[in-house]
Formats: sequence, structure tokens, C-alpha cells
Amino acid sequence: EMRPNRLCCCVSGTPGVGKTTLGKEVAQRTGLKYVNIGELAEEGQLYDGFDEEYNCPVLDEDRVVDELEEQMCEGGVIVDYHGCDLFPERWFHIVFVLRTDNTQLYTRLETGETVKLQDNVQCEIFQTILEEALEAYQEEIVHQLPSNTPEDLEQNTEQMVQWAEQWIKEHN
Ligand code: DAT
Repeated sequence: EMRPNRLCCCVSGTPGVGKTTLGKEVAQRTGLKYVNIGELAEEGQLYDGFDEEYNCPVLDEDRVVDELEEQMCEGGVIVDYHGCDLFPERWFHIVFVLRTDNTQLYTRLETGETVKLQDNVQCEIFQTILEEALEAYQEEIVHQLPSNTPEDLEQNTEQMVQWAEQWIKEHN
């Protein structure tokens, strides 16, 4: 199938695992462009209704995908979103799923709303995003990264940067 010839990564995982922190750092070190889907949706008001239970707007996935298509074909992008199965399979060369232990995640999210907190901790317990990723993409391109400590963050950053540099070298 067709894939862009410039690197495209997805960084996914339950809210609070550290996608934004890692994605931005790797983007800065590699020159890849960091795209936060939450921010993109907010900027373009790419919503379809409102979720009363979670007290947040519902993402219009089709419009998000349309909005990003051109940029993804061009490539050189790190996409940050808690899910990953809304995106076309052909977009990504690699999909990272960050994982955090429940107690750690609970502490990080404690300031948030209760319904969301419980839901997010459960999401992590049941490995929802990992399973989603394994269903939507070839197993070989899905990589789990532990994200519990600052040392993990540093190691993940280095691993992603190295991997990206290697990929770019091989494809140029
Ligand atoms: P996400 O974008 O997945 O919602 P984030 O990058 O905003 O997560 O990080 C949530 C909080 O956790 C933030 O205060 C930074 C912290 N954090 C991120 N990665 C971490 C790690 N590996 N170890 C400890 N804290 C981390």
C-alpha cells in the first residue's frame, strides 16, 4: 500500500501517559513537525456534537482526517492523539503506544474530573489503546514504550530520535 516517503509517526496512549511531552521533544530534536490532534480539532472546530457525560466536544473524525491528509502525504510528521485507529493505516510508518502504571497515571490525572479519571485509568488497565493499535496496524510497526519515570521519558526520546534518524537515512 502507499505510504508517504517522509517519516510519519503516531504517538498514542491513554491521556496523561506523556504523549505531548515526548512528541514535542522528539519533534524539536529531529525537525519533524509535531501535530496535536486535540489542538487541531479545537482550532478548526472539527467537532460533531457534545458529550454530556464527559463534558467535552466529540471529535469529527472524518474532518480531522480530511484536514490532515495533505500534510500526511507530504510526511515528516509526529501525530499526538490518545487513539490511533481513526487514522488511515497507510499514514504511519510507526505507531508508538505509551504505557503508564495505574497508580502513576492516577496521580498524574488526579486534578482532572472524576468520570474521566476513572475512565482513563480503566482504559490503561484494559490496554484499550494498545489493542486498538494492534488491530488497526501491522504488529511490526506498533511499539509499546513504558512512560513511568523521567528516565523513561529520556530513554524514549533517545530511542525515537535514533529510530527516526536511522529511518530518514535509509530513505534518502
Ligand atoms: P498526554 O499528552 O499523554 O496527555 P502529557 O505529556 O501532557 O501527557 O504528560 C502528563 C503529565 O505527566 C505531565 O505533567 C508531564 C508528566 N510526564 C510525562 N511523561 C512522564 C514520564 N515518563 N514520567 C513522569 N512524568 C511524566
